[in-house]
Amino acid sequence: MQFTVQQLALLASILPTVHSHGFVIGATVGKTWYPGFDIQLAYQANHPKVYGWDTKALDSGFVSPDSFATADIICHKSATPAGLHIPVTAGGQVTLYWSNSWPEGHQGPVLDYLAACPNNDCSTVTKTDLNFAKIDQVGLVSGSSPGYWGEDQLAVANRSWTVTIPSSLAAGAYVLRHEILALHSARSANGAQAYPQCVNLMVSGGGSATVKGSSPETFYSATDPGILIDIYNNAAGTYQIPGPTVQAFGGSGGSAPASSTTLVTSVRTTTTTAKATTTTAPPVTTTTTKAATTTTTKAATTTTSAAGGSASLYAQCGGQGWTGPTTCASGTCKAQSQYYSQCLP
Ligand SMILES: [Cu+2]
Repeated sequence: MQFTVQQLALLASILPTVHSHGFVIGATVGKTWYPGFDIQLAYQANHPKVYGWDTKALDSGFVSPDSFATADIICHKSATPAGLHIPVTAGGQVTLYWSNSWPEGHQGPVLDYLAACPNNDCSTVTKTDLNFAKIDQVGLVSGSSPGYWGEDQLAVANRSWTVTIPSSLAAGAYVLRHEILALHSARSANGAQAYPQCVNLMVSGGGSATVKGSSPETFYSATDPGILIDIYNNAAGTYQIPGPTVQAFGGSGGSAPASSTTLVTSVRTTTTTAKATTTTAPPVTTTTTKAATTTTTKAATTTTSAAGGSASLYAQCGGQGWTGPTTCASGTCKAQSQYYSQCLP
């Protein structure tokens, strides 16, 4: 049986799109790179210790709302603690980098949580004992249906996200739980997608503030207004970020707290400015029409990934099976593993 071009195009359009999603490949503090849990490590027996928690999310996939009350929501599927801790000073910043596979069109909020580990060691912690406080969140930043989201900010910053550690936080070992909630399918029940990623931190300096949290198993429910939502049919341009309220820390350095019960239309203006210095993408200005938003985002993405046929800073530049650019527009291409090389300063 022969198909016409038109029939093949129709067939392609109705088949489900198969694409991988992503994970945090590592983080920087200053100019130092700390490798995360690259899922390729799952195929190595006794892989080297890294700073990101092991997961069994080997499809780079997500946790569904029907699993939000299970331990998988804590640090992703069947997660186990990372062996190493990223050293950072209280008041300092940790920048997390998602894999190049993170796709477009997965809009939603980005959230960050901290939990203290007993005995200054997160490498042997029991994850269900961890109590996480929310320290930072960005939901719907501007616009509507769908508008411009925290995930859009992450995407245009070379899929990176900078977290400021509260300056008053007591020194010690912490798990940083960083999460994207993708809402592109959230109009149907069980359609939201949670991508939690954990790294260990060893915080120095600081003050006496402690985190007051709870288990992520209690954070979200499938019918929360910020979980079951049609973001493409949201003319009001309002969004209620799910989960607990942001803990307020004394002193400077924390991000602007935004209550989860507030209808957030613009948050984190102070750190947005800071982010702009770490990204090669042009600053995205507030736009008033859907078309303008789309154009801006696409242009920024193209600029960061394909400028001059070489990889931008922190982007992938090699590894087994890699077919993209192998030279760096900025930095030097260094192998992180057999499967992943990256442009580093
Ligand atoms: Cu997807």
